[in-house]
Amino acid sequence: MMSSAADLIAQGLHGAGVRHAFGIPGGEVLTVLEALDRVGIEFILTKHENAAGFMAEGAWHAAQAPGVLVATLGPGLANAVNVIANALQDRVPLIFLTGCVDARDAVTYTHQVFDQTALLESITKASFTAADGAVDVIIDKALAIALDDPPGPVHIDVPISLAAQEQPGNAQPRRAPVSRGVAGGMQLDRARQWLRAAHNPILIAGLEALGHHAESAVAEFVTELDIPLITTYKAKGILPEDHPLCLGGAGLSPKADTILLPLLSQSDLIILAGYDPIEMRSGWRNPWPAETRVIEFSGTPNHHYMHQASLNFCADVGASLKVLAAEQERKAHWPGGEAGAAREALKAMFQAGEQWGPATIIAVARECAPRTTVASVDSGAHRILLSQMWECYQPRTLLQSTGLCTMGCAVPLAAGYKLVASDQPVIAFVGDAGLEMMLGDLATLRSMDTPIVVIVFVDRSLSLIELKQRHNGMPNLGVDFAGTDFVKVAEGLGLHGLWIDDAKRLRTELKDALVRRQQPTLLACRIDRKAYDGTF
Ligand SMILES: Cc1ncc(C[n+]2csc(CCOP(=O)(O)OP(=O)(O)O)c2C)c(N)n1
Repeated sequence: MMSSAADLIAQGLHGAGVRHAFGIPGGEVLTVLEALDRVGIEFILTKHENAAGFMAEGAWHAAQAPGVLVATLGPGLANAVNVIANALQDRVPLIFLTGCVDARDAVTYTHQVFDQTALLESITKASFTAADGAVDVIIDKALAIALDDPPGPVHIDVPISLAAQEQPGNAQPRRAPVSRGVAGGMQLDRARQWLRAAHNPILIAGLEALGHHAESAVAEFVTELDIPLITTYKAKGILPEDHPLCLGGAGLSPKADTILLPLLSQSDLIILAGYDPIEMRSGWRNPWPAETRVIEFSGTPNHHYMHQASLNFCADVGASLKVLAAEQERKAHWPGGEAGAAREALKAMFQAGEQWGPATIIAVARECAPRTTVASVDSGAHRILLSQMWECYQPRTLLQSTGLCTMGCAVPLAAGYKLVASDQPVIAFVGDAGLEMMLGDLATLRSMDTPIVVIVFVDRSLSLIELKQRHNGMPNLGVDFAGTDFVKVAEGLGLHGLWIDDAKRLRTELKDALVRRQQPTLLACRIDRKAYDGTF
């Protein structure tokens, strides 16, 4: 049977495990939509292309199949620029399908037409225009590029008339799976000697450890060899964060850095396992003394120069940790107790001290939410505090934008995850400005009937920016705003909405929302302006 170009794309995606696609159609992608439906890929309509991209990312975290975003040409594609940039910085394998006018029409027709590939060039790993006779190769290539280290977005423009045109189909050979190498040779011998000699070793794991499926290898390595673990925000939960070896997440908190960075200076061996510094603030530029022994396992060579290692292995993270650990004897590390003291100091630093405020909201939510809960968090002051306080017990259970750090990601990330993992409790934490930026997402929750809980920190301020402004001695400009009646908004959009002003009510309503009420719920937590002062 002959297949159209759109069919070949849909079949390729389905073969890669894709079961959902997200977006907003226009007349130019209708053939693609129909083809996706034919192979069993459900299309989810959103209110903004950006949100669709984040829902696709949420689905990717739950299903481990590449995300798919569908947008129409011109304005549809332009609306998605933010989430495509996010996919590049946050290492999300995202296939971005758009329509475009046929080349012969583009010569004389200008309405909504611009060079889409050029617009996306700096924020995609690759951008293809589907070509007659090569569509099967293009979709295979797009998936391979999107998933190869470091994962990222790949764009495919599908010319309108080609979408429906019959293709020879699947004549070309597919690319076979690529196996990553394992660390070896004299460098590995030296790394083993360094590990044997170390008294104060420490391991830093990042998001690439998840990409290499090295979660259990990292957890086994540190627990078997008694090595404390720091993770980036995206790698939180590789080891349950209530484990005594876990020093929690590092990334954006200057307060946490006052404990973690001095600890790195006391270490005599730092092991980097899939540690991609794209998540880190500037305090993590060359964060250890130049003479420290550092062994790095990473899927790609170091082109960022945020830090340097003494031994660089471009190799599979999990398999390499295993060969490094072979024949090592377990001995107790950190005889001076500095790592344990750092853990205690961090715990004390990020406690809910106040009667009611952001830290209490986070602490109460963590206490009420089951251990299996998946949370997402938006950008802003609330995110930095939450990323330090929120304990993760499994990897990929705190979703956020840590590379691009964009606002407007938390609700769609949570919704996409819940769509795939419907049994898991899911909470989205968001600032009031972030929620107002993407209010339409609430309507999508209603349409999809996705029973997640949205917790919004209502302080009528861009707190993170206001803090910086005040810290710099600058006047209060462009950061505070009048309040929204979020409960009425929630009700108007078909959600259950409640104002929350104290810990007791939060406890009751959150439990109710997670356990009993199978309906999307918005808990609008009113807090004071300037409530984040000194918290992170
Ligand atoms: C799309 C986008 N625009 C602007 C910013 C800059 N920015 C970072 S945090 C922030 C404030 C967000 O305010 P809110 O959502 O209320 O969260 P809060 O800081 O109050 O916790 C802004 C404007 C950004 N990261 N992303």
